[in-house]
Amino acid sequence: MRFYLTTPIYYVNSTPHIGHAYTTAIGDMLVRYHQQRGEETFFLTGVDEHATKVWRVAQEQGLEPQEYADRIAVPWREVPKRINANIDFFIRTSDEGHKAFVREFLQRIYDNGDVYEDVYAGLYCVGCEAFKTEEELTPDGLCPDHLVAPEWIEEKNYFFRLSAYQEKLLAIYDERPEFVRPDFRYNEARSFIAGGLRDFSISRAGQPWGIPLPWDESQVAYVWADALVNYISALTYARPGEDLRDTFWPAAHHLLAKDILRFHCVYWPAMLLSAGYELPQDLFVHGYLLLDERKISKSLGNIVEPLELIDIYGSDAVRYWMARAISFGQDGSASVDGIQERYDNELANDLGNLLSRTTAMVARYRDGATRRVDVEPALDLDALGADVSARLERYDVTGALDAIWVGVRALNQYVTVEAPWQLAKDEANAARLDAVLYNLVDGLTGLAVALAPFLPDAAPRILAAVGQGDDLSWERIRNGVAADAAGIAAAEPLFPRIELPATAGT
Ligand code: ME8
Repeated sequence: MRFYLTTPIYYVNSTPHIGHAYTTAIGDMLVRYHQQRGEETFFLTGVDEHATKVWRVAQEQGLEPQEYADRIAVPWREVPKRINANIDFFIRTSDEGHKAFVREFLQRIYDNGDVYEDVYAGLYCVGCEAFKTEEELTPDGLCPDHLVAPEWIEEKNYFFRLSAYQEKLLAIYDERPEFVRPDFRYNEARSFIAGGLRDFSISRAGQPWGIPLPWDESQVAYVWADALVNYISALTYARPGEDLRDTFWPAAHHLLAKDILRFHCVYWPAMLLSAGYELPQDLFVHGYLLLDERKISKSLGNIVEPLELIDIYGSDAVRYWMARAISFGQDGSASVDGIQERYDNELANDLGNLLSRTTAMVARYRDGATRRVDVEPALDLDALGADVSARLERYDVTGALDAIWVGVRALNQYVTVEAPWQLAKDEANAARLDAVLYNLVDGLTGLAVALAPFLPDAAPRILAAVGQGDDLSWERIRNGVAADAAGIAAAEPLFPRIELPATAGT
């Protein structure tokens, strides 16, 4: 079993923001889950450099585009680290390996007879890096996403015969109802194809920044014809001396947001068919995480850059908030105030206190030891593991975390109902107390394994605190998995109180 996950490669015309970290963080949750299932995984992210807008920013700053890209790549490379995303490779489209592969890939399309020369005259939105038809614009003639007037471009370009792939794409969509998820995005992509496809230009004559076409070096590849190819090119040089295409193509799963649906769900599959490659397994198109800027300044006065939330709350808390604050797949508006509430109420209180109480009671009443006993469990972990897994298989990241949290709350409820501190008062209840403490350790073990994709920092700490080693294999989410343990001590707070920066709350 193999699982290859990609994020979009982000434009480097400015610095990263929390929306980019969002896709990367959720991608990491999925990859970690598949690793816990024992699958061979590969996780790719990176940056898209050959855009007209990147070239223009470099010009404004008086830098050569490559020099500009080298400088700005530094903060972009930090994004996966900051959000604790365990990537396998960070691609830059200016990598020599990528450039060589794109030329080879486009040559295959050319050799297949799918490229022709024509004059293009039309409106181009540099923000989207895409041509626009009049119907796609607002009544004032602006790009609806960027609210700027597109530019008139007229140049001789090479065109890709996308129209020739309409029937083939429709047949694939009909055969593979899960090719694009969620369903409403599948329908959106399918109706776009069914509505008729226009050939698109795959080259640029008016700009020198890009990958020269192999059959005509006076033109560079259109940024999308260059960028999409990263999903395969990376596999050819990410590990020197290895060609990972054999292992990970077509085991690919592409994550992206709705802004770039057409490029991924229509253009890319057609380009792959033309170049003779198999199509990826599936594409998941998520919504936008929108932040209420006013709320940013309300409670966290000096946080101007939401990515700084990671410095304050830690990567686990930000990941948790991202997965839970809006339903993955849908658009949603989240407030950064919400992160403080979730940190206090859910991470520190629900989960952190559960661990503190459990370990403190085991230390106090049983000298740090628990023994496996065969009793009615506090939680049905087998069912929980199956439910969370089924949800993650269909990218329901929010539903998976919600289901785990129902378990966390149920275990807290179990403590309240069983009241171990009462049981401890009477030696006659010793067996019951043993059973309750075992159930708590066992429940925390299963929950920690299930939480590991979301809280990769805290989950192993939970396992260690309840004396259950460091094995995060998914099959450990089952009742009776906890082994006899000794030396359990009252755990340090899992999510300590956060001291907000001095100006916060003003
Ligand atoms: O489109 N909420 O790059 P890009 C959720 N280079 N996701 C968000 C987001 C938000 N508010 N803001 C950004 C490009 N994203 C091309 C891609 S791929 C071959 C080339 C994420 O920098 C989301 O994944 O505009 C979205 O699709 C992507 O960033 C767009 O990044």
